Amino acid sequence: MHPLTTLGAHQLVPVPVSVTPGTGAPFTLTAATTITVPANDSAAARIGELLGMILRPSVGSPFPVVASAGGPPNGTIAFVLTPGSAMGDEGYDLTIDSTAVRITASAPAGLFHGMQTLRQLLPAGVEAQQSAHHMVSAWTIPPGHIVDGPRFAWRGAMLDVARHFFTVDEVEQYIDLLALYKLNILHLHLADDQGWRIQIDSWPRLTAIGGSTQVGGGKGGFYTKDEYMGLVRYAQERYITIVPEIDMPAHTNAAIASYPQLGCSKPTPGVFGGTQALGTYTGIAVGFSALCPDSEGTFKFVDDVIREIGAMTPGQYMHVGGDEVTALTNEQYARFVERVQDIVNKHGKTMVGWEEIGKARLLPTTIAQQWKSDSALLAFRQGAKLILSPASKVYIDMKYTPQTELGLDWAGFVELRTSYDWDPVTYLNGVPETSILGIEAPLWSETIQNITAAEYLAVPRVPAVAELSWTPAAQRNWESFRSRIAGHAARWRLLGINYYPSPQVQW
Ligand code: TNX
Repeated sequence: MHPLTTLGAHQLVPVPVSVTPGTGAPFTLTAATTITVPANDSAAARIGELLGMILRPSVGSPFPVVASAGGPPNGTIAFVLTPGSAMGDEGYDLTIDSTAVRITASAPAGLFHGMQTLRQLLPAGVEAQQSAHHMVSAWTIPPGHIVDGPRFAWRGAMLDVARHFFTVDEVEQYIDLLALYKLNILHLHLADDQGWRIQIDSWPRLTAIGGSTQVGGGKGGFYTKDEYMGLVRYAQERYITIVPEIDMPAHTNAAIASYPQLGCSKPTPGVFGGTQALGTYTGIAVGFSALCPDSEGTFKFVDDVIREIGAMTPGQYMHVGGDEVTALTNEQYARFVERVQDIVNKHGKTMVGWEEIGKARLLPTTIAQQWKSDSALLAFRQGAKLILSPASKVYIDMKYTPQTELGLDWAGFVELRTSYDWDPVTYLNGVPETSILGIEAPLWSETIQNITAAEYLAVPRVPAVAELSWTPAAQRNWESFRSRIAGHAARWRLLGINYYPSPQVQW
């Protein structure tokens, strides 16, 4: 693990907007290096501390975080805030010379992303949990200048904690992975036929019954309100917004098993005569369940759930699913979505739904998530912005190849290059870049039971989607990506992140 000799040889993912190698001596981390942060800014101080926590165990120096009054003194890694500059909230400027490393941004989010870039410029051994001196010849960073900022505002990943439950600790590990690659949205699929995963005080059986199992019949689980709010905070400190999803009107068997009056389902698949239609479900069929759209009780339920989750969620978005409804007529479906949209709005949130919501009358602020392409255009024509999650490209629950043990294959096999090598703007005919909020990689968990399995499907496809959503099209290139991502395997091993060693990369 030799240090970089020139900034031009970096292996940054996502690749920055501009990288200009400098001349002169590199910056060297020493026992005396300090991290400076602007005085009286707790967010910047926390970012400095996060960097300290990465550097201290592997480099073995104290890296104190100190408030700086003026310009950065020699020998420091300086975080500098210049509010109102043209970089936007997430952009940053990173300069390295022999005397100092300076990360400048107009907001803390930019400082955080700049810190992730700095981390990737250091030898992979920086990720070790103990002294890495035997692996690293010198802790140096070559001189130069990086100017960077994101292409899309929504750079997302989705984790399905409903089909199989993931613990708080596992979700935090997933958040750490997203943060390393500058993603800023974690969409949590919190309820589906097989499980309800979030405490709702006004409807306690949702977790007592609906949370009690999962695909395959395991014990399931749910997040208490404290645990959920802890996850929100953990994500927030990493500049990631949690987008909670309660899928409705279909994918609701867990809710209906808890409160049978909510239901208008078809018989549960695989259960003879439908006699267990009111019971919990541990198979993986989709589309059979539905909340009753003609009962006022249903909307009281929806209102309570959205109110309670909304109150715990500082982010602006509330995802209400809306996909794969076969138990209702189109007319019933549209009326349901329109009422739910009113409820979400009343609670001060912006509604997000899977593309099928385009069949209803949408407010221009509503956001539709494309996944199979037939109805996203209906939403676009009503003024909705789109999140692109085309299953054949970024459904990272798809197998990589026919030999992949985990995952599904209904949308095809999705090798690394397939996830990377496409352009969001030409993907949907007639939809301009300004209508594309961003990209999201969903990870459905029918076949995955823990974070190790999740990582195998997510890595390296999540880094590929991260570059797709961060870097301008002109700077992206498959050959360059495949050579840069190869260097990340050493980091993943030190971080304990499982990954798929795609044969498309020379690891
Ligand atoms: C389709 S994508 C679904 C999910 C499944 C997924 C499996 C979407 C909106 N619905 O319910 O888990 O396929 O790939």
